[in-house]
Amino acid sequence: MKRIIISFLLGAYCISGQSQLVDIVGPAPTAKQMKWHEMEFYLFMHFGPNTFTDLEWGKGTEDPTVFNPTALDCRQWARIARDAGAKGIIITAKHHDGFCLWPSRYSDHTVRESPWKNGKGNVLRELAEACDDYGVKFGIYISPWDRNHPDYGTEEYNDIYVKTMRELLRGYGDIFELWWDGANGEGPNGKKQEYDFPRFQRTARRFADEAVIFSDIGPDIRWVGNEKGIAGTTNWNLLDTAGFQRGHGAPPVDTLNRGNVNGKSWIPAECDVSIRPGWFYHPNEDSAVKSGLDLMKLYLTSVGRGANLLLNVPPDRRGLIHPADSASLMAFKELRESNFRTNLAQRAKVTVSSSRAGYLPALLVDGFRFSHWAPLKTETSCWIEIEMDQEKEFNTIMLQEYIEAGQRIEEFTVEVWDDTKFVPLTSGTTVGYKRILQFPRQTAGKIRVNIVKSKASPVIGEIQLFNCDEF
Ligand code: FUL
Repeated sequence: MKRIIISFLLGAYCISGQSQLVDIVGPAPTAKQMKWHEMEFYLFMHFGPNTFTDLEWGKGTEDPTVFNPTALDCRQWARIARDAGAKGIIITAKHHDGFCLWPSRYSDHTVRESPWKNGKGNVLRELAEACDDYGVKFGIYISPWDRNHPDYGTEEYNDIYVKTMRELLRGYGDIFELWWDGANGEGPNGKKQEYDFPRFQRTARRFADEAVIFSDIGPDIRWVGNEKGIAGTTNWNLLDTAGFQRGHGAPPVDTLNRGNVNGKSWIPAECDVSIRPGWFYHPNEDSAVKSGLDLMKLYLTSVGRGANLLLNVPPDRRGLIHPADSASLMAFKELRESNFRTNLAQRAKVTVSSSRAGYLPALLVDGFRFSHWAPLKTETSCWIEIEMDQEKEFNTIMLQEYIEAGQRIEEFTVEVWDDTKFVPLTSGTTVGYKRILQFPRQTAGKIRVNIVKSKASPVIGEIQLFNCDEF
């Protein structure tokens, strides 16, 4: 019944004035970038010879027979991802050591040369199928740096990389994200490679146009500038890439961390971070797995700052996710659910400084980001008062812009009603897809959000209030 009512309301909403999109200001996300924003959290998996040799960067000279997981089960990986609320898995199809987790025609350093399943196995096939079965999206990391391939360091290698991409992008169903690592070291001949990224990009678009491409500078998703899971408190989805390159020629890390306020392209940040100290599995790190609480803190510094969280959970030597890692993932899921279960502002009374025709203030507290409100077009500052039916205890606010119309908010403050007047509670700069702020616990019935500065009149999808643990 609830579903029917929601569909009816959404239908009514779509045929109302809001079906005409608000004007777009500045660069805006493409449809596939929007789908990516909505994913928020997904897993990274580093797996390969390094898992067995205890290395982080294999040399490429490892004997492929070291790769021999005893109980590999990609269904376990996908099931754990799904149960943890992760929306996808990105696997290191090929890391810097050049070893391919599928029997590539363009390499002789692959699972085919390993004893696993008598050389007949294919990790990518198993994982793509498992992801499909569990409703988890599938993504691939293909390291351009290859310390094994004999052609590395010559123009032929660019052909090899293109063919390798084609093989992967055509053979395993839809790919949600293609991950290009910035590392570029020497190959087996001691030579470095001049990567033909324009050609690589054309290949990716041709064979997997549904995929967003990640690298230091996009084109679709950018590196956040650190491997700690921390986006800038100011985080623009915009970036200027002219004159910059991947790897050594990348923009300064603080630019990647914060983006450019007037950047020419929509290239949002992704926070890649590992649940363990290393990217690959090392038995001596079993006791150093981040706890559910640690992951919750990372969630607030990544997703809570408008970026996505790509959390690395490396399978172990059996080819399974270690119980310490899955326990943390489940604790993380439980913390997210219990803390964000009750939105205290849901269907509260909303009063605003002005509304654009057809944009109802109630849409700010209806539980949907997509339905949005905007003040008069001329107003680049405005206020929103949210009055609950009674005094409540709360310490966390969540704001979301309707970024389909561009990212606009530059500065906001939040105030709380102390029975006689509004007093300052917290403040922030950018909002973007999602901004979560914690503050000392309050007991009050009313708050006010002031949009102090905005590049154009703000378009806001949702404001929610919670009474969370302190993270
Ligand atoms: C880095 C790589 O060098 C690491 O090995 C790892 O894959 C990390 C995600 O990216 O650039």
